[in-house]
Amino acid sequence: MIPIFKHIEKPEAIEYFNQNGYVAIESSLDKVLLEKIKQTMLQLIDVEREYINKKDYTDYGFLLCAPYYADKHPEILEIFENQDMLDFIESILNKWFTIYLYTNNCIPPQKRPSKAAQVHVDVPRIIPNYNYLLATLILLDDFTNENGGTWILPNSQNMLEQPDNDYFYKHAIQVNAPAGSILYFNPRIWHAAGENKSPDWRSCLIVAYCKPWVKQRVDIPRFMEHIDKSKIDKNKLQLLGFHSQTPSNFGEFYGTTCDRTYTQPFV
Ligand SMILES: O=C(O)CCC(=O)C(=O)O
Repeated sequence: MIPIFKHIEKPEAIEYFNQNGYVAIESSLDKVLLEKIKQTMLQLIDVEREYINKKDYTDYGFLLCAPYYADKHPEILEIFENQDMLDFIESILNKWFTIYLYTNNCIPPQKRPSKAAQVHVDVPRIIPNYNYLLATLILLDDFTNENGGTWILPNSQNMLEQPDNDYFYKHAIQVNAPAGSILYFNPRIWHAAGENKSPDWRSCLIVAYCKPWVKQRVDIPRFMEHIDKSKIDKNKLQLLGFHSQTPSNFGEFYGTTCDRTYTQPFV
C-alpha cells in the first residue's frame, strides 16, 4: 500500500515526493463534481472517437484537450478552483506554472489500454534537481489491483534506460487509492497503466503542469478559440496558458496590455 497524505501534511508529502518521485494526497475536490466530470469524460471519449474517425485509433479513452469541451461542460475547468491542489503544485513548480496537458484515461472493463499500459516515461529529458513539469492523476474511481491502478517504479526518475518488464513489475508498486485522491508524479518516472480486469470502467483525469516557458503539449488557447473567455476567471486563463502565449506579430509584443499575449511575469 502507498501512503496517502492529507493536505495539512504538505511538508511530509513534499519530502516523500522528493525521495520517491511521486506522492498520493487525499484531495479536497468535491466528490459530486468529480462524479459529474467522470460521466462527462465517458461521454466525450465517444464524441472524440467520432471526430477522429480512424480505424486504428489507439488513443481511445483519452481526450486530446479536455478544455476544448469547456463551453458545453464548464465543470471541466472547475477543478482549478481547488486551492489545496494548486498550492501543492506551486510548491513543486513555483508561481506562474501553466497547464502542459489536460486529458484523462478511461480504461474500459476487461481491457488493457494499448499505449499507456507500456512501461514508459512521459518526457524523455532529465534536468538534474530541477522540476519543470509535474504530472497529476485525479482518480475518478477507486484504483485497485483488479481495475488497473497505475504501476510506478519508485525513485526511477533519473533512470536513463527503460527497465525490462521483469525488473519493472518486480520492483514497481501498484497504486491502490480511493476516488478523489491525486497522484502527483515526476513525469520522468517509469510507470504504466494497469490492466482493467474488473467489470467496470477505470477512470482518471490526467493533468500535467509546466513552467510557463515550456511549450504546451497541445496549444490550449488555440484549442479554445471557439469559446467565449469573458466568463472564465483570470486565474484559470493564466493556468490554461492565455497569459504566456508566444507573440506572433509586433503588436502582440510591443502593444498595450490588451494586445500583448505574454503578460504574466517572465520567470
Ligand atoms: O492511467 C494510468 O494509470 C496512467 C496513464 C499514463 O501513464 C499516461 O497516460 O501516460
